[in-house]
Amino acid sequence: MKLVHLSDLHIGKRLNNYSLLEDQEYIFKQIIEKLEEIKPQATLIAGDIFDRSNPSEESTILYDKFITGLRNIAPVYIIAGNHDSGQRLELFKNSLHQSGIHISGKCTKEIDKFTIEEDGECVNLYLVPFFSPREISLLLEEEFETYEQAFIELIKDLDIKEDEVNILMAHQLFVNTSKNMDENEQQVIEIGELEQISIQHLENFDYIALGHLHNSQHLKNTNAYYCGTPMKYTINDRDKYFNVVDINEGKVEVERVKLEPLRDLKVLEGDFSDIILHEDSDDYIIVNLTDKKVVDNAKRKLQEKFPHILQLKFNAEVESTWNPQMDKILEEQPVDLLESFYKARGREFSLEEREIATEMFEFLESESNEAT
Ligand SMILES: [Mn+2]
Repeated sequence: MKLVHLSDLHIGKRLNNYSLLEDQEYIFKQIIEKLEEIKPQATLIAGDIFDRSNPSEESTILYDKFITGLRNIAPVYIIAGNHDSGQRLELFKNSLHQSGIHISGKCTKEIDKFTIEEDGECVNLYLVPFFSPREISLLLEEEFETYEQAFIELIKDLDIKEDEVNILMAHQLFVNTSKNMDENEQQVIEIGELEQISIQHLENFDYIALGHLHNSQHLKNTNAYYCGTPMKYTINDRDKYFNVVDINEGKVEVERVKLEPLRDLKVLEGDFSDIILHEDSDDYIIVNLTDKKVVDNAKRKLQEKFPHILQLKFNAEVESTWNPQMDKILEEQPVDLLESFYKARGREFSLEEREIATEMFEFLESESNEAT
């Protein structure tokens, strides 16, 4: 039996001013094509389906299309991540469940459990959507301060039979607290000390399908895997994969399948004269110019070569940093910017609010005029 593990889709994510929907649609199509060959018995998506809790219309259309495509291949199991609204994700939970799309958006006292059967092979799947300690405190009417305390309490009544294959899906910062960790894992511990949960609590599981960390990684000497995002979302992102979990007579093997993006995301650093010799590229590019002198029209020339330039950094002694939104922003009135900021977050900006904000900006402007 084969299961596919995906996570952190972040549908609707933007990079600076660029919408990534076209890139996301491309990578989803690639995943569907690969799954048509792999023929899994189920697809698991470990949270952060959307980039925002109130996704745009376009994002929900793409979500619909992708999940329908996945469901045409095999049943789909989804949990909410910290970026999702668990409540919204769970809309029509029961009806969707009947159609083979199983969504766990909010933690309940009893953990959602499913059984997947195929050719005499049987797998128990447990779904734990993202939670905060506060949420679990309210749910269980007991005070939890850390993610780890809450998690231990949440899973303590699970009746795990060791002679069966058990898989858990979660979206949290799990860490390997044993001594033989590699550098990546040690970094993780430094960043999220308050949020971390020791993976040692999950020793009984045969595969742990995780979401939250964006680079593909296996927590050493455990059965826990982060499969990472399907495409690069930051400059620190490495190559992208999804995991295929092969279960054969109770034995679990994991294989990574590499994904090729429509556009890569990368940094180019050097003197203008070298960078301008690069081939034209549609990738998302950050350019760090090292020139000691001002380069005339650097911005325009590089934009012609790299239409998806994200940022152009000049040598600190020469000029300040530029990104493509900056020109537009400088032309606009502050109150209009505030309005688009609100609207981008799906919130209305009433006439009354507009008046108050206009007054405030006028006041600030008069203050700064007096000061200069
Ligand atoms: Mn994420």
